[in-house]
Amino acid sequence: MLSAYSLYERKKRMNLRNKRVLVIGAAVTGIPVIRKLCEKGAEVTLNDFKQAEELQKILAPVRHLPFRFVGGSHPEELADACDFIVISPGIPLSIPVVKRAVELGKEVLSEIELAFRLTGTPVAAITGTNGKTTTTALLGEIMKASGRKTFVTGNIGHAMIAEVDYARPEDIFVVEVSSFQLESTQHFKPRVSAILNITPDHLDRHKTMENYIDAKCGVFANQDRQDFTVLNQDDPETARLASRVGSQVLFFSRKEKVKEGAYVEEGQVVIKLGGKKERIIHKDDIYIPGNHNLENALAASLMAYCLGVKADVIAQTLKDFKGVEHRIEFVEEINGVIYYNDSKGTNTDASIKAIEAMKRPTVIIAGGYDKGGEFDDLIKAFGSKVKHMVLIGKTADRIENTARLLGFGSTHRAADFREAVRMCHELAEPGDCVLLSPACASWDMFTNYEERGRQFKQYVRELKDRA
Ligand code: UMA
Repeated sequence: MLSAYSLYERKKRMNLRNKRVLVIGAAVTGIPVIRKLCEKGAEVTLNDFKQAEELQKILAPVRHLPFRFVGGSHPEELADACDFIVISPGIPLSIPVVKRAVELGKEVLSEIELAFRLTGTPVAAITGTNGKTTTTALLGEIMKASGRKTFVTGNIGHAMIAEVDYARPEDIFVVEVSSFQLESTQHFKPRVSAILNITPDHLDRHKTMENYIDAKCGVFANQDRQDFTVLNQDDPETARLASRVGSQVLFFSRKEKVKEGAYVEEGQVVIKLGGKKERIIHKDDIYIPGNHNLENALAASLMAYCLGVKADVIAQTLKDFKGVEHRIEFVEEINGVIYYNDSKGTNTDASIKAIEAMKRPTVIIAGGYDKGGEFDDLIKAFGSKVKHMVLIGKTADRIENTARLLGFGSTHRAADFREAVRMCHELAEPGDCVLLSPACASWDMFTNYEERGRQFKQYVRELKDRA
């Protein structure tokens, strides 16, 4: 149960009437934030480096609200005229207006921090480099199946703040949280948190692995002995964070037994907690495929168990849950070739997992926005499975050079995304599969990975119609 203290404190802290709030970023995060702030009587300034004309469509539903819009840049002086800032996750904290606000001693909050301060509903929060979206969606389904009203929000594409007025204390928020969002949290305190794994990602923003890991640790930073932190025992980088945790640490592992937590024993998923051991399901009965999904299932099951969900409810959901869009998503079979959309493969590690999950010879589409990571491990993971690689985006040169150095010769450059899909269609033979798993973010060619995934599916379906 949530303590009376935290409910009272959060509500007390956040009296927004007449507060001057600077909201930076006018998209999926910024719009519900200004809606909520205006509703609570704050004086809101919305700032975006795009001009109002470029944001017409997104601003249309909030035009009637009493906020000021400043577009085209991030003027530093905006920091002087506000009490605190709410910043969208994609915007770096290094921009001058934010630095100035920090110098002036003003708070810079992420949307999840603001949402947390405005709700009395407990939170289950999931972070990690990969698997967050699947684990969040899966835990959301388990919680719903248990009969509890559940709000699935966060980095998954739906801001938490949009739901704070609908959630009651007996409900639950299941929130996917990114390192960007965690960077500006102060009091965020989930009832149960999880870190699934940590491998290099977003280093263009965080600069060092240490900073990236520190940001991730924000998910458990305020938890206490009444809370749970779930960590991946098989991932050394994650497991060693246990020493920094102040709550009850539980592990999950698909490789070995754990002292307290979830693991696989003779093919059965088992949860051991407080001296009690319970069998949940045989791992082969979990619908979503691959070792990485077994890890996601272990984490989601353990989190649900901590939240009081019964083993049979967890088991049934693991049997039924079909996975999420853009994550190794089956698209079509055309002339004996299967097409998979893994647009959510936005870093090397995610794409390696997708390659591992492929059961056929593979033609891969890779490349995109340059986050500064290396591609050696990606090429090494090809083994004899990946036959051809079609390259797109800003990182095409770097990936091609790495492939050459490592002796992988069959690389092909596409002029645009449509051509990339067509090239795959020509290169693939019956019995093969085509995998869109770029190992890079999409931001050089698309608004987001969802748009990239949807375009891929559209081009594949056009090929199918012609076939
Ligand atoms: N903008 C500026 N200045 C800048 C950069 C951007 O004003 O320097 C403006 C843009 O013009 C745009 C707005 O900021 O109007 C975009 O803000 P944003 O990039 O934070 O994107 P949102 O639409 O608010 O979506 C964000 C998350 N995006 C990022 O973290 C990049 C979404 O995660 C998330 O679903 C959403 O909030 C709701 O929580 C996406 C993502 O790619 C899926 N996340 C990364 C990942 O998973 O790897 C972290």
